[in-house]
Amino acid sequence: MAHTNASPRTNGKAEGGEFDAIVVGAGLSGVYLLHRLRELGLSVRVLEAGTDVGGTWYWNCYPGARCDTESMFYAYSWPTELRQKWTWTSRYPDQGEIQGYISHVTDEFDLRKDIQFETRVAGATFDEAANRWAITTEQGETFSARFCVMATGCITKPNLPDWPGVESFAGDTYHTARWPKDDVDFTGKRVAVIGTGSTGIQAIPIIAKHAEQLTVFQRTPNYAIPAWNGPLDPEYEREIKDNYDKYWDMARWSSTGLMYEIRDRSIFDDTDDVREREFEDRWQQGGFSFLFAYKDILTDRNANELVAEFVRNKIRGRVDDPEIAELLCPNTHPFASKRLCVDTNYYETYNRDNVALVNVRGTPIEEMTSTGLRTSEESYEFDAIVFATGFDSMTGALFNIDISGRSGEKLKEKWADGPRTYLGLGTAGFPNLFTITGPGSPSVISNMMTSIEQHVDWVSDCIEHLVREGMQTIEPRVDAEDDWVEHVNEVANTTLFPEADSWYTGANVPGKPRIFTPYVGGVGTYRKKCDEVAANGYEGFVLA
Ligand code: N01
Repeated sequence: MAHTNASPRTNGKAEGGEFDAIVVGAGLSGVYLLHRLRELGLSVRVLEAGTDVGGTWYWNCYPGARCDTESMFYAYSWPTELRQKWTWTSRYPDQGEIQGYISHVTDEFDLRKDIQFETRVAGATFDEAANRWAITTEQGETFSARFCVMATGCITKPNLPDWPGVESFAGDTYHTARWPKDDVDFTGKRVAVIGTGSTGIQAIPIIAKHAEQLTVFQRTPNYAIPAWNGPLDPEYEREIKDNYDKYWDMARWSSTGLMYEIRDRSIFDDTDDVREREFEDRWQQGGFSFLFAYKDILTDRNANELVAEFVRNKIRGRVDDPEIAELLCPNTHPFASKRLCVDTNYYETYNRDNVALVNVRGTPIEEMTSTGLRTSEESYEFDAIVFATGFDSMTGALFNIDISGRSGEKLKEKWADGPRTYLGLGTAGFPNLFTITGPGSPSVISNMMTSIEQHVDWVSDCIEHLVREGMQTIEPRVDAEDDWVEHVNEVANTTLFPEADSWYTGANVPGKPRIFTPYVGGVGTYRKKCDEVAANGYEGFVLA
């Protein structure tokens, strides 16, 4: 793994200080934001809990971690020389390679000196008299800044089941989003993996190769399309690099932030034969290309079912034991209404002698014991348990910080019934607080790279505008925020996304309000709206 040595904290002791801007998080967003804000001549400090840059990619270094967006689409567009120089090794980059890329950019632009590692932000309070944010850390520092940008990521806070007996288990436990940096050796061990989302589906085939016995606990089977990963085709790479601006522009104005578009064709316009050939073609292309085959896959239940059954039949063809195959066939939610998974040998892994599948949908895991796990039906013994149980996404990282706005209003209280933002960029009553890829923006439903760049550019331009115009604060108007929240819900309700109990809706975390938070109106449409808002003097915001 290409893992750059971390810079130490800036001075090793609690210090804090005054800055124009504090950025929380040194992932892909925080790194680019630092570059942009420094270019504006602002003093900036990035506060990062980890020991290195990378954010989501820093923490999620579990076996098999790999991006499900193709490498040529998963890079910044801004260092023009670098995008020509940088060469990805495979069609889908693995965690180590992405981590290496982010580190490289950080070093190339000498950004590390303004990033303070091993610093976890605990609170952010707006001081109305001074129009400044006071940002406190778990290490005891206090920073003061005019602007506070939460580049805290969408899938940051691990979701851990609250079963009794967690402490009593004598073996090793791991959450995939907190994987140790040192190698974990499962050789000769009886290992359990809980969870079959994108993470579990990537980790299970790798762990199966090393463990003596692997038992997978599945609550909901998922749809996975093969990645057909392999070395990056040099001709394809050349084509993209020679026409980078053209492709990147396509991505910016597309519906998903990728460099191709959903076909403007209904699934019902084709005969069964033609449709089957189209599905087969997409299957052979692999990955998300499947989603682009017909425009009604995610809006029409009957259209969706045709794809779903095609994928189920593929699963049946990949798994030897028909009973196991049926257990792996998703039937509780529409195709791709949970994040579509991209796999390498996932289903074939269940053909191995050392792999077992336990369906816990009707018979949930009830407790951890000193030797393993107990479901409502049976007890199991393990040497190690891996939690691939996902995240308290979208709001989890923000709620980990005690954020108070005007009149001491707490963000957590304001959002108790679900997040409320204007464009996913900010929330009324919290001046000069920006969120990158926040709830109500395309974020996780799009290519994150495209959406991150768009948000960072918008926020940087906005800050530049405020400074140039001598404005002290900006915050959304309540009516603009209300309208946006309503619009986000309206658009979501024209799709099948809200039907699934997914992390997109918060349904994966007990007690969380069930609301589909990403904006699915399209990356290009959203960009146009943000551009218009800025061009119209930040319409919908109050500038003071
Ligand atoms: O998390 P998930 P993830 N008992 O929430 C199960 C991105 N990502 O880490 O479906 C039993 O999808 C849960 O079951 P259920 C990507 O956006 C990207 O896998 O709730 N099981 C589910 O099976 C992705 O969508 C990449 O019934 C329990 C699993 O745990 C997002 O991260 C790679 C349980 C969690 O699945 C999150 O993926 C990896 C319980 N009590 C991830 N609690 C790439 O770019 C939870 N589960 C490749």
